[in-house]
Amino acid sequence: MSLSSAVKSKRERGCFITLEGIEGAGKSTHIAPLSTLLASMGLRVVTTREPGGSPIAERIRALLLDPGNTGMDETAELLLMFAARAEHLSKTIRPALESGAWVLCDRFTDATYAYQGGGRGLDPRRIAALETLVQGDLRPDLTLLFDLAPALGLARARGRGAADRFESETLHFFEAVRAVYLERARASPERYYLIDAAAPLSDVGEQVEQALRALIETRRGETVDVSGTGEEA
Ligand code: Z5A
Repeated sequence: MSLSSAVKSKRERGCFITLEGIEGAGKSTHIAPLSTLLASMGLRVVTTREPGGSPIAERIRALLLDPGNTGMDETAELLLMFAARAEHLSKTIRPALESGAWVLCDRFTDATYAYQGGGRGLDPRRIAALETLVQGDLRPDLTLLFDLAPALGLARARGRGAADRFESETLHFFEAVRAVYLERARASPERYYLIDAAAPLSDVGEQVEQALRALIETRRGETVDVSGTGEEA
């Protein structure tokens, strides 16, 4: 494949953006305006979530969030997350990216490292092995990490009514989840955009927009024809 066609195929694949953070951080609040912003730029957008995002994955989600399943074995929980993800990738995410759509996903594998690794204490090497098995080399192009103190996030989330199986966890659990998210963002700063999610809603919205504009600029730079042939990418 010539360099210019490699550049072209990179441009034609859609962009994969994930939103991460602890409960109540504002991911669900900001995903719809983000989708509207991208659509206003002429992009095709698919909005989805994990666990879930396809019919079978949504059924697995119901099992995972059901407070009646308290005490689920931690390895079973990990495997169900990746079973749902395998379905979601094959039925929703990969087809959308291949068709050129931009995919906005409310949580993805960073959540597994944070919740099952940080919160439950599972070995991250096991998570990495499953990540490779299920995703191959597919990783998000950009991860918006909505960061805030767990006490504030939980107060927001619990103000909404009955807690699901994860929302019933302790503050200590969510401190561990947040710590893993921040470690991962520090380790790969090129992929993460850290958002101060404790800020007022409108400020958070501006931070999200800024992250998007930066990504679009970067992608424009990448699609410049660098082959030296003058051939259009
Ligand atoms: N999980 C896992 O363990 N492993 C995995 O691999 C994956 C997931 C993929 C999914 O539940 C659960 O699965 C999740 C982790 C686990 N744990 N829990 N719970 P979910 O999808 O139902 O939960 P969530 O993703 O955490 O959603 P959430 O609690 O709704 O959080 P959010 O989407 O970030 O928050 P929000 O709904 O946008 O906002 C919450 C409230 O705060 C709402 O009333 C807003 O109006 C308000 N809000 C938001 N931002 C602000 C600001 N800036 N100021 C004031 N008020 C605000």
